[in-house]
Amino acid sequence: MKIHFPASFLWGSSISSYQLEGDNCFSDWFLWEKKKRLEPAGASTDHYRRFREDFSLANSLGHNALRLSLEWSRIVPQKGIFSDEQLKHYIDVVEDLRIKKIEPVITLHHFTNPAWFVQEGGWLKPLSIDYFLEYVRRVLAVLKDKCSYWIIFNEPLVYIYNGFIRGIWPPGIKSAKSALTALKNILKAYSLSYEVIKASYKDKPSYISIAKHMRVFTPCGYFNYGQNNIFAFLRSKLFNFRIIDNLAEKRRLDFLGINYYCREFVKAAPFLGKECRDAHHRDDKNEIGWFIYPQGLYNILMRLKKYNLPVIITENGTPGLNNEQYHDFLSTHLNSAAKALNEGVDLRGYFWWSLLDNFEWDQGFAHKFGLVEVDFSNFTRKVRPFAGEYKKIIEQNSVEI
Ligand code: IFM
Repeated sequence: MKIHFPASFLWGSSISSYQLEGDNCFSDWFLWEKKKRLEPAGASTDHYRRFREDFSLANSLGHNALRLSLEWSRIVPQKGIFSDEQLKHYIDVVEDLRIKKIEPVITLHHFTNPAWFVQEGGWLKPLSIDYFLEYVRRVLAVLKDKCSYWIIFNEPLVYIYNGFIRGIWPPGIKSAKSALTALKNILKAYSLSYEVIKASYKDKPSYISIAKHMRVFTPCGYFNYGQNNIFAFLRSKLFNFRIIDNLAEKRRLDFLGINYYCREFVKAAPFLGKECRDAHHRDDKNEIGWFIYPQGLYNILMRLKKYNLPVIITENGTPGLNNEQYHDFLSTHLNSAAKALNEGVDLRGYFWWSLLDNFEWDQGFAHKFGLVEVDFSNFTRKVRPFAGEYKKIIEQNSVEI
């Protein structure tokens, strides 16, 4: 059966500033890489200077939308100093997208912070909210007439988990108490930013959300299934739904932005259970070791129906070893999305992660998620074959299920 996507469906891919732009030397990640001797992002894809070329590629791949983030640390490199030059850069970026008939979906915070902000105590301090709001106001002043879609925070719980519990990302803290404090401030910053953005649009439409990382939590079927099941339920409730429940209740979501990649097997352990990576799970994995589970996208989308909100898949993708792996991932996940659409989910967009190969945080450049391959020695770009298949789907605006 052929499933047609809505005529106004947003088709595109996602990128983020620190991962692609290059040379973001005022960011907390820049200092972190040095401190931890990680592979540095360095010039990355040099997207900062090559954005026009990259948007032409997106255009040639049929995109009518692109999700990108602004680098807060470029716009506010020092405390109290706002850079008109960098604001102008992002105006140029958005105008170029508009010229190419690509709808910009703007992320305001995608894991990175200005270094000065972290030195001031970052998200642990109540003042963080004021600093963030001031940045949001400055951005709105120049971009509100050019953009309608806003993602205020990307994957807040992933950021909190890696930065404040595991301590493998900046600020490198391992404390549940700090994690809760930072989360509380981030959620407050979210709600106030939502109000500021909404108010500035007055009667004009604006669509505001977060990009929420969602996982399917499957109880490990080996030993203690009953207990594992309880922990899988708990993890799903807290990780997947707690924030969404909270923001939906406060009417602070205009749509649901969902990042979906994989499932996790769960086994019982204090306090919230733990991920089971034992060899007995023979299910499909990608090269990073993520369990690929296309059916999970359908399951999650169906569970979102109860919110009665439009849904946009703001990220979905995988690194691949060959074109077949990329192709299979894309087609099976789009199949799941189409099935959910057919069963009443108000799906409005799909964004592949990512347009180009890029810097994957603590994993460096090892994993290639791009529709477009990048040779990091000379920045040349080469379209991967599966991107052509994606383009055909976009042109047909339909998939066979
Ligand atoms: O690269 C990341 C991105 O920054 C956030 N979502 C998941 C992607 C793949 O790990």
